[in-house]
Amino acid sequence: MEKYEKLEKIGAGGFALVFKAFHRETKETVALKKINIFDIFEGVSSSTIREISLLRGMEHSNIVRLLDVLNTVENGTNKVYLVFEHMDVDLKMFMDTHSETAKDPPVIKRFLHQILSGLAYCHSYKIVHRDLKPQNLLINSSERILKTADFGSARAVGVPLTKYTGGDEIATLIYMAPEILNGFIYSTEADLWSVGCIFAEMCNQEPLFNVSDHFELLREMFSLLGIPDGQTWPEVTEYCQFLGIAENTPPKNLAEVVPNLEPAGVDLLSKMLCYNPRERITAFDALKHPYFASDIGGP
Ligand code: PVB
Repeated sequence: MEKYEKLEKIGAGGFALVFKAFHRETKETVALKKINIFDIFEGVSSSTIREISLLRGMEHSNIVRLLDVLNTVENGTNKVYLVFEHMDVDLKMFMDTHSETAKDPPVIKRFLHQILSGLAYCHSYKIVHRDLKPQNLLINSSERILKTADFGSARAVGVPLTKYTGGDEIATLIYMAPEILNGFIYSTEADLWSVGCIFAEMCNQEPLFNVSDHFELLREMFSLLGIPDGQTWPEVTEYCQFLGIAENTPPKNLAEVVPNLEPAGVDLLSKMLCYNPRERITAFDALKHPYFASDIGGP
């Protein structure tokens, strides 16, 4: 711990505090994520252990790099610091403070490509992030490099697939895939729904679903895509909790929902915002979508 000089606090992310710091010898700037390991009843330990074990093996230019794990004692309690490379800003802050740049179509395209590249890598290891949102997408603003962070909610999904378990810390509602929202079995596809929500938010500079509870979110989804039926999502016939909570209106024209997005982008978005996870586009296939055929050069 003495190797680092702690600078200002960046903020609070989940259960942890994040500080900027620098390595006294190498002068390298890092981000320290401080965890109190005795907060076991808050679920900190399990999410920290998951984050460490999942991130340890990951090496990709669009996944935030875990540099070190430090143990220390502060005020008589054990603390764990996760040492990460430092990133300038998160996507939410970037959209708020650099709105002109953030809504530039080639910038959106390059950010989306980087989100999908990091995700395709995670998904190839069967790691589902589960809490993708603009606050967890970190940006190096001079190089316009985007890296996915915060694997505290992530899960390694094997065979058989894991069912969403309540009691866990709940991921951010408005980016949540319909299968998670409804307690169905979920896997890597759930992340692509979140990416679709983030893609639309980058285009419009406001959240796609601006809601505060589950019912409102379902109603907004239904209003955008229509109520799922046995055709669009076979599972829903087994789970009738959908029925009768909203008027069944025809799906909206997605091109009108994201008016500044080119047609190829609208097509890609429609393949992400797909009720049936088995029909939703994968990160791997999304990277090959014609939307990325143009304007994907440097920053
Ligand atoms: N923010 C690892 N990490 C980071 N975690 C967060 C980082 C960061 N860098 C590495 N960077 C910043 C730096 C400055 C700002 C922002 Cl939003 C993010 C600013 O201008 O305020 N996490 C933050 C939360 C602590 C708020 C964003 O999710 C620990 C992965």
